[in-house]
Amino acid sequence: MDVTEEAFVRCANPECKVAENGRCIEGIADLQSCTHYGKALVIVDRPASPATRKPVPGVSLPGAEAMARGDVQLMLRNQPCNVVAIVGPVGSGKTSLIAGAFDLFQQGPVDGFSFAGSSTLHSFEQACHDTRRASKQKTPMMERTQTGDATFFHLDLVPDGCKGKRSALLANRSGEDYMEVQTTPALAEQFFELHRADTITVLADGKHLLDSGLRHQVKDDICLTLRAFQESGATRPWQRLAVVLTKLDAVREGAGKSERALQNFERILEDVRKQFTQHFRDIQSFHVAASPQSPSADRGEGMVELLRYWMSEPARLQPVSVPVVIPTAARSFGKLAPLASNGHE
Ligand SMILES: Nc1nc2c(ncn2[C@@H]2O[C@H](COP(=O)(O)OP(=O)(O)OP(=O)(O)O)[C@@H](O)[C@H]2O)c(=O)[nH]1
Ligand SMILES: [Mg+2]
Repeated sequence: MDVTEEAFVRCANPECKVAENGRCIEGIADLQSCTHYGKALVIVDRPASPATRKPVPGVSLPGAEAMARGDVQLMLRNQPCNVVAIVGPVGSGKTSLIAGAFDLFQQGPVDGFSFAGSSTLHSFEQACHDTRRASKQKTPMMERTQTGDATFFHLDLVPDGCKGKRSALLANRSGEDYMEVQTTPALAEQFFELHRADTITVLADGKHLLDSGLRHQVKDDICLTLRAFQESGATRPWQRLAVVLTKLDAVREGAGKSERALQNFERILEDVRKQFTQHFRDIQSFHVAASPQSPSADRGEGMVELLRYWMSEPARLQPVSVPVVIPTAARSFGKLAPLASNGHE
């Protein structure tokens, strides 16, 4: 774009920064087809101050954006929730996975769970809009998650045959923030979603596993990040760990490299089990295509199995089995095991 051309770029939408970065805020690739592009900026009058504003009849509705930590803490106090932290480098598919979980319920109940509401519908819809072809983009394009505090997406689900609902709180944070803990593990202490997560979900980018130059990085990112979480005390022994291969469609499209990519994923899984089995209640692996860009996988393939794992009874509510240690003292009294603590020491 030359200087003269740049001088004429304008948009009627005051939020759109197309003149600065060349990107339409609505994600439309063909700028000429945007109804606001090229038109004069629309100036909207500032709203009147509360003192001078006339009361408007009607009901004020609560927001429906992704939730911040404070709202999440209130929700955790008031209803049963399964918290899921989704961890992975930039572009590994974290936000697409969240959109994919919401998308599953567009067709009706899923695996014995019925959708019963959400207080973050706008954010879900926005994430889904980006991943759907209906957004008129040639390929689905996801807005990058901004660095900063994690935000939470909320789903209320009712299991078959139950009256009560169980909420899923899916945490979204930028990949940059998660990767920074590899060099500064102490940062993970401030990641609220990790302390409270019932399931920590780490992503292996399938596209990177196809690339011989990038596949070692995938393993390092997973193992070094988990190590940093564990060393900083951010994880809990009752947590479950899901290791997820994303972009399954791309892996299948990888012609001769597909098999190798899948084997690499299995090797990563073996390493994770070796290093972290004693730090988590359970470790399971999944293959998913949350937002496929080719017909090699169905949209949402593998997501039902992952959702089932996320929604399983939280292990934090299950009793911890303490191994019985028989004392090896020479005197008979010394061999008596201490009574289990009743909490009133
Ligand atoms: N081929 C393929 N691409 C996918 C799939 N899921 C996500 N992607 C693409 O991967 C890119 C990154 O996805 P995001 O969900 O934004 O990744 P992220 O981990 O949230 O990235 P950050 O927010 O930047 O940390 C986007 O262009 C998606 O369209 C999939 O199942 N298959
Ligand atoms: Mg994201």
